[in-house]
Amino acid sequence: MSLPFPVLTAEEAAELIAHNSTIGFSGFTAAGSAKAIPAALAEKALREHAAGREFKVGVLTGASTGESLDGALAKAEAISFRTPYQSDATLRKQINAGQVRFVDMHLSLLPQIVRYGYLGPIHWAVVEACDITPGGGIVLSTSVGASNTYLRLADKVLIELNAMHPSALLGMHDLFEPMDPPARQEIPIYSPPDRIGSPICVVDPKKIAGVVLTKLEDESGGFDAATPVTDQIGENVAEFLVSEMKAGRVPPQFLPLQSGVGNIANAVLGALGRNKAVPAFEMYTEVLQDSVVPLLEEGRCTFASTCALTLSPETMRRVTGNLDFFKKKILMRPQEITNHPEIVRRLGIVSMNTAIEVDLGGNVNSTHVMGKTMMNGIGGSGDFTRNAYLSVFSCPSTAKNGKISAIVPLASHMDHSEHSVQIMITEQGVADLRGKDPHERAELIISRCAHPDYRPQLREYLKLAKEGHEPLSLSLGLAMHRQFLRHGDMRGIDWEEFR
Ligand code: 0RQ
Repeated sequence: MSLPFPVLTAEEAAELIAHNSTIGFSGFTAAGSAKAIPAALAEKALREHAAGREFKVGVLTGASTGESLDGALAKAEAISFRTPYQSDATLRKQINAGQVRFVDMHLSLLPQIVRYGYLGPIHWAVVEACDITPGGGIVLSTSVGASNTYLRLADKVLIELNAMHPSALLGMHDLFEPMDPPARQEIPIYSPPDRIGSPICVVDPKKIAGVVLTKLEDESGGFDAATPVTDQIGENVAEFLVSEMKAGRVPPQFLPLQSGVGNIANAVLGALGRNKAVPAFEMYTEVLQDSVVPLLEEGRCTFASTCALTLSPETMRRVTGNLDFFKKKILMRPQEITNHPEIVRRLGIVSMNTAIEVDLGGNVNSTHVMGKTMMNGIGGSGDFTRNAYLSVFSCPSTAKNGKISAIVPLASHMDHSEHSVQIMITEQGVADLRGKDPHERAELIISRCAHPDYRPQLREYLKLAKEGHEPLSLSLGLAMHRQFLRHGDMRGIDWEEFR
C-alpha cells in the first residue's frame, strides 16, 4: 500500500525535532517503545553537543522504555525533563545527580494532566505502530500507554512502522479517552474483557510529518531466575489468597488480579498459576509479563486486560505465532483506563505490588532507597493499591545480603500509606493489617514479615516508641537507615548511639 506521508529515515525524522521540544513517545515498559527515532535523536544530540550547541528534549512516555529510548537519550545527555516513570540505569543516575528533572507520577493521571495543560504543549508524538492507513488510522503495536492522547494532542506526529509486529495485532487494542470535567461520564467496563472503544487511533493525516520503516524487536529483558526467597514469597501470596477464598472474603470465581513488574511480581504470578487451589482467574492489570503467557495457554488465566505486552522476544514470538488464540485472550488499553480508580474499585481488583521497604505502621516506600535515591518510580502501584478490593505488597525481608531490613521503624519515603496497604507479605510470612490498630500492626509486621535477625531490634524500638496512638520515636524512626549509612549494615544497632 502506498502511503500519502513522507517515508523518512530515522535520521531525517530526528532532524525535524528541535532543541527544547516536548515529545510524547509510545512505550509502556520496553513494549511498543519507539526505537529508531529516539536512537537517531540521541545521535543528533551528540553531534549538536560536539558542535557546541545545546540539545535537550522533554521526554514523556507511558512508563519505562527500552535501551534505544531512555538508554540512548540519557547516554547522549539529551533529556531535560522526564515523566512519569523510568527504569534505565544511566537515566536514574542523572535524575539522582539532579541533571534531569524527573516527576514521579501516578500512571493513570498522566494523560489527563497532559490534557489539562499542566505540562505545557506536546510538540511531537513519536509512536510505534504495526499498521497505518492513508486516512491516518494507526494500529498501535505491543503497548498503548498514553499514545492515544499524545497522538491527539501533539502538534506533529512521527510514526515508526515496525514490521516486526504483525499488522494482525489489529483488534487487540481498545482505545478510549474520557471526556474532561464537567463532561466526564462513567467508563463502562464491568468485567475485564469489556470493549468500550476503538481498535485504532485516528490522527489528522495533516499532522503526520513522516513514517519511518523499522523491523526491531521490543527490548524487554528476561527475568532473574527464581530464588528460594522469591518462590516462597509467591507461595505465601498464593496461600493467602486461597485462605481468603475459603473464608468467603474472595468469591469462589475469584477476583481480577493486577500485578506489578519485576522479579518478585513474575515469581508471584508463577506461584499463583501453580497453586491448584487458586481457581482460573482473570487479570485487569497494566503489564503482562512472561509468566502469564503459559497461564493463558493452559487456561489458568482466562483473560488479561493490560496496557502492555512486556514479553521477552521468545515469548512475544510465541504470542504472534498463535495470534488467533491470543486475540481472544488479551486486550490492550490506555494506561488511563487500565489503571483507572473507578474501574479498579468497581471490578474488585486484587492488587499485588512490590515494596522497597515497609514501616511498622504499614506505610510502603516503593521508590526511594534510603529516602533519597530514586529507583524507578511509583508507576501504577498507587493507582491500584488505593482502590483495590485487596491490596497486597510483597518483598524479600532483607536486601543487600541481609545488610538492609525491608521492615524499618519509619519508611524513609512514603508512596502508599497505612490507609491503603492491607496485606504485607515477605518470604517470612503474611501480615494481615486489616482492622488492626497501629500497635497491633507493628507487632504483626515484626512477627510475620521481618527477618529473624531484625526482630529483636525492631521490638526494642517498639518499646522505646510505645507512647501515643502511633508507636513512633521522632529521634529513632530513621536510626536503622542511619546505622546502615554509618556502619554498612542495619543489624546490631545500638539505639543509644542515635538518641
Ligand atoms: O537491587 O538491582 O542492585 O540488585 O532493588 O529489587 O528484589 O530484584 O525486586 O525487581 O521486583 O523490584 C520495588 C524496585 C522491586 C520495583 C521494585 C534493591 C534490590 C535490587 C530490585 P539490584 P528486587 P524487583 C508496576 C507497578 C515500584 C513501581 C511499581 C519497583 C533492586 O518493583 O520499581 O510497583 N516498584 N509499579 O537489592 C536498598 C532496600 C531495597 C533495595 C530492594 N530496602 N534498600 N535496595 N532493593 N529493596 C510497574 C509499572 O507501573 C510500569
